Amino acid sequence: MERTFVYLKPNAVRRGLVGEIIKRFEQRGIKIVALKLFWMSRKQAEKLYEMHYGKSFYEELIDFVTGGPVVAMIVEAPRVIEMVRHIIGDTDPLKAGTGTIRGEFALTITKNLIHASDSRGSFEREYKIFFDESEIVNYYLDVQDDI
Ligand code: 3AN
Repeated sequence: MERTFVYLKPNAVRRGLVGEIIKRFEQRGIKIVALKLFWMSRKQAEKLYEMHYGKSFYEELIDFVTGGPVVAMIVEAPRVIEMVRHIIGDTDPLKAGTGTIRGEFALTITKNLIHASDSRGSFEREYKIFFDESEIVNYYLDVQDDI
C-alpha cells in the first residue's frame, strides 16, 4: 500500500468540482484516509512550493492557492502516487489526456485545479505541511477486495 497527498485548488472548490473530482478517485477504488476543507495560509503555500521560489509564476501561484478555500486529502492504494498523477493528467492542461481531470476541466497551468505529490519523498514532505498524524484514519474499505 502506498499513500499520496492531493489537494483541490480554490478554483476547483469555487467551480463546484469537489464531488466530481473525489468521485474519480473513489470509483477507481482509491481509499481516502484524511480529508479537510480549509483556507491555505501563505506560510503553508510558501513551504509547499519552496522549489518554485523565484520562478516567473511563483507569486501568481502563491496568490492563487491562498485566494480561497482548498480541499486536501491523503489517499491510499497500491501504486497510488503514479495512479493519481495518471488520473489528474499533465501539469499543462493542453497536454493532459482526454479523460483526465485536467484534460477535461482545466485550461491554464497555474489554475490547473489540483495538485498531487509526484514521489514518495514529495508525499512525506507535503502531507506534513497540512496534516497531523492524528488526522489520518485507518479503516477497512470493502471495495478494495474487489479491484
Ligand atoms: P504539478 O502540480 O503537476 O506537480 P509542479 O509541481 O511542477 O506541477 O508545479 C506546481 C504548480 O505550479 C503547478 N500545479 C502549477 O499550478 C504551477 N506551475 C508550474 N509550472 C508553471 C508554469 N510554467 N507556469 C505557470 N504555473 C506553473
